[in-house]
This record gives sequence, C-alpha cells and structure tokens, in this order.
Amino acid sequence: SLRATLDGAAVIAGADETILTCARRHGVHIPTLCELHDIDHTPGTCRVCLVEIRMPGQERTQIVTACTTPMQEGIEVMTRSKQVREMQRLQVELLLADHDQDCATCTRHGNCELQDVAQFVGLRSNRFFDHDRVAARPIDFSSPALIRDMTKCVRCQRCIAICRDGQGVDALVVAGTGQETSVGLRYGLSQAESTCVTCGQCVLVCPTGALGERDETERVIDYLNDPEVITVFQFAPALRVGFGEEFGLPSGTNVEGQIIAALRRLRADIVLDTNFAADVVIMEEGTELLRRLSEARRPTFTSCCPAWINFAEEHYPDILPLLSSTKSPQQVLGTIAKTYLPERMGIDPARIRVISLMPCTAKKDEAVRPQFIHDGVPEVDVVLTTREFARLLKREGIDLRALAPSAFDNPYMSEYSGAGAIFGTTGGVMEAAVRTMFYVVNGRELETIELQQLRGFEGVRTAQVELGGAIGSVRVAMCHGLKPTRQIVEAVRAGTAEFDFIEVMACPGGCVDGGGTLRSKKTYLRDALKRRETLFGIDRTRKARQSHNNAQVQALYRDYLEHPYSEKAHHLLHTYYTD
Ligand code: HC1
Ligand code: SF4
Repeated sequence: SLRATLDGAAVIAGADETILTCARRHGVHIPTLCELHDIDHTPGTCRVCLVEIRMPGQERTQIVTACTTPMQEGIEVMTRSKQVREMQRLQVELLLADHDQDCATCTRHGNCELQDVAQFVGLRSNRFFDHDRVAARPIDFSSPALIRDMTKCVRCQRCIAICRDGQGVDALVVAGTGQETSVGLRYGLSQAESTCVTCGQCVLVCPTGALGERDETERVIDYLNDPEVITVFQFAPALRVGFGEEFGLPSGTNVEGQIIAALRRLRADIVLDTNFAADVVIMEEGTELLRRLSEARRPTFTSCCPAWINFAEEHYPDILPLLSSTKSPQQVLGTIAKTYLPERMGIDPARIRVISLMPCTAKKDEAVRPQFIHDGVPEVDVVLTTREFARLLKREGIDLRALAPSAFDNPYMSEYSGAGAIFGTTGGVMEAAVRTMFYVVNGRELETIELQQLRGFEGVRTAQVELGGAIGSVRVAMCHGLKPTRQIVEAVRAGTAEFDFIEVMACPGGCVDGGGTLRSKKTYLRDALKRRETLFGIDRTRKARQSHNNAQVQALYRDYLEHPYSEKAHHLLHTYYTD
C-alpha cells in the first residue's frame, strides 16, 4: 500500500488503485461519465474525471484523468481546486457541443448521467452548441425493439464493451473519426440488418438517452380509451420483482399486488399472468423433451428467450433443429387469450388486444415475428418494457405506492405455480421442467423440489438430474448471458459436450435483469440476486409448486387442449425458426 494525500487528508491507497477507485473508497466524489466499473470499463474518453495532482518533490501540478491514473507514493490529489472545477466544466460544455439537449423529450429525462454531471460541475453556459452538427447525426428506427439515437451519444463506448465482452455478439463498433465519431453497427448496417439480437444489454449501460426501446405507451393509452377494445394485460414473472425500485421500494420487493391494482386503475379489462403461461410451457416443453429423449434426440435447447432465438437464428442456424418448438410464455398467453379465453368468457376475440409488460426488449421483436401473426392478427399486440410501464403509470398519474395491493381474479388464466414463478431467473425453467418431467415419468412428485444443484449463478452450470423410469439420469446445462451461451453452443457443435437439455437466457441473471428492466446509474447486474431470491420466496408460498398441479392449467387441457402435445396444442402452442 501507498501513502498519499487526498484533498488535504492523508490516505492509504492500494498498490493497484487508480485515483478514482481510491477516492470512491474514501467517499470523495469525482464526476465520471464513460466509466462503468461493474463491467471493468474505464476508457478515459469523456475526460470528465479530471483532477489535479502534485508528485512528491515537485512544485508544479498537472491535470490528469482520475480513472486511468494510478495512485503513487506521496502523490497529492486535489479534486476540488479552482482549476479542476473550471476544466471539468469546460469538458462537459464541450461534450454538450454536439449533444441534442432537448431534455424534455428525452427518455432519460430526470434519470440521465450526463444531466447529473452537468449539475455537478455547475454548468451555466452552452457556448459551443452546434445545432447543424447534432442534426447530422443518425437516428436508427429500423428495429421494432430498439432505437439508437446518435444525437445523444457521448461516445463512452459502454455499449460496445457490453455487446462485445459481456454478450460476445460484437455488433457495435466505433464509426467515423474526429468530431464525426459515433457508435454504429458493424459494416455500417442498420440495427435491423445487423447481427444485433436486441437483448438490450447495451441499453442498460448507456448513460444517456442514446439507446432505448421503441416507446409504445401511446398505443396502449389508445387501446385503453377505445370502448370497442377489450384490453388483456399480462405481466412477466420477473416484472413484479423489478418494478418497485421505480417508486422507491427496496430492490427485489414483490409488487405483484400493486401492479394488478395499477392495471385496474388504468381500467384494464382483463389482467392475466404470464406465469400461468409459463406453467403451460412446461407442460408442452416437458412432454416434447421426454419424447425427444425417448427417440435419443439430444440436446434440446429451451425456446422461451427471444434474444436467444435471435442469436441462434443469426449466429448458429445449424442448431435450429435442436431448439424446442414450444412457443414462449408470452406468445402462449397471447394465443390462448385470443382463442380459449374469449370462448370461455363469451366475448368477441376480434375486440381483444393483448398487452404484455416485460423486462425485455427482445419480446417486442418476438411479438412481430411473422410466425406469430395470423391473417394480420398478432397473438400479442403490444409489448411494453418495464421502463415503458413506469412511463405509462406516470403519464396516467398513478403512484404505485399509493395503491392497495389487488389480486388476480380471472378464473381461466391467472393462477400460477411456484414453478411458473421461477421462470424469471436463470435456472428457473430447468427447475420447473424437472419438477414436472419427474412426475410424468414416475407418477409421483419429486421429494426435494428445490433443486439446489441448479441454482448457482455462474455463466454456465451443469448438473446431472435423476428422472427415473425409462429415462434415467439426464445431463443438463444452464447458461445466462450470450458469451457463456456461445461456449456451450460451440461445445455442442464440436461434439465435446453431451447434454440432454440446455436452458438459455440471453441476459445475465435471466429476466430479472433483462434488457427492458429499469435503468440504474453507474451499476450493472447488482439487483439480479435480490430479485431472484424474491422469486424463490414466491415459489415457497404457492399452493401448487409444480406446473402440472396448476388447477387452471389442468382445466385448460381438460376443456380445450385435450392433453399436452395434442394436435390442437401443437397447432396453437408450437412454432418454428428460420435463419
Ligand atoms: Fe421472461 Fe419468460 S421468463 S422470457 O425471462 O419464459 O421477459 O420474467 O416473461 O415469455 O414466463 C421475460 C421474465 C418472461 C416469457 C416467462
Ligand atoms: Fe449488442 Fe444486445 Fe445491444 Fe444488440 S441489443 S447491440 S446484441 S448489446
């Protein structure tokens, strides 16, 4: 360790510490914009973290970037000198020279790291703003899921880092030079043409409004106000544990009841739970998997994560036959909400609009896949990310905290088992599937239903699971994040890994930290474990903990689908993939 001085106080610094980490450890705030320590990203490009230093024995001081300069024995660091404050302010003013400053229309208004920095440095002038240069920057509207607005880009390159190092997709590059530098898709392609899989991880790390989802709150408000329309809402397993933060509740709080209450306040006609459909997926996928195992076809990959489907189609089309044909819970719910539900409830299916609330950007992509639109009618009409749902409530003047929790009341499609609830975390689909497959094979329940061997958090986890009967022991793998997924897929293709069943979630953590979740400033993947604990807690409190014990799922098969994987179920609940 080293002895140094920080703003006049003696401090001990670690040998490998930068000025920035040392200052943070001592509670001294240095403004930063490009840096994101949670993903090891300190490119030093924004130059906002300027500090003044004096080396031992020297009279003169120098100005350096705190994020890239190491602490040294005897160094004096000054973070608040007049020169530092003036230079930081000038730096921010220069950053804003070609930044679209129409904050009132920006998705990050009030939650923007650039606004924070501008406030911190006391910015009061905007001398260099060049409107024409800003207007010349591209805005890419090509994707149904994501909008890339380079008029708001500060070139921090966090998005490039997460896409390359975190996800292993590497769709983004630095484009242009000098003043024209911005971030683009590789080979100058549009978002839609590129190899991007719309996982949205880049959106989560973007410090400004440069990256975001395509906002569809207005369409939902239109539906809510159209007397001809019957609005059917569904919300994802992970949404209820990743939404309370928006209203100041602790991370991981379960706000299922408040979300239902908010939807009722919005005058939603019918409120359903995606968890119910997750249970249906287990019935279909479990049956499909047992069938494939009995035919010695292996491995089977899960198919509920749409960014994973995009990834497989885009990057590994040869493995598409290995993907389960079962639709995702979102699409299963949309399908039966426009067939079974109106039949049961005696309503005209043509009046139904299904609106999904998802912690995911790729679900927007999924909903507009041609496979999921029949004679012009989509199974799911609109997908709102968690962020848009928060926006919708603000636009409608609803404060979640002021609402008494409400409960689901739909008698056909809102009950769920503990297995359905844990879909939202990495390993959850696997655990849910094992609970039901064991029952199908043995005619009795698993004794220990909480399968700890599936619950780690490493990027790739493998386990051996005893299913008994004719199936015996199966080898399973779970991966979250696309970089670990690539490893597994490569191993499967090379024949160096033998698995029966592989769960993939494109986002690290699974849906609990999906690309559509609330954005946090300067952090990445910090809430996933708390949210997942809440999901496991929900599982423990459910009356039924296995999908096959969900009474509404049993009724669906008894009254409508006949049995899992029946001809009707196959027609309605299964799909195909294209490269
Ligand atoms: Fe997910 Fe899924 S778990 S994909 O992460 O299979 O988004 O939560 O809704 O469809 O159920 C997301 C979550 C979600 C689907 C389910
Ligand atoms: Fe990369 Fe995912 Fe962002 Fe696409 S959405 S650019 S794949 S991080």
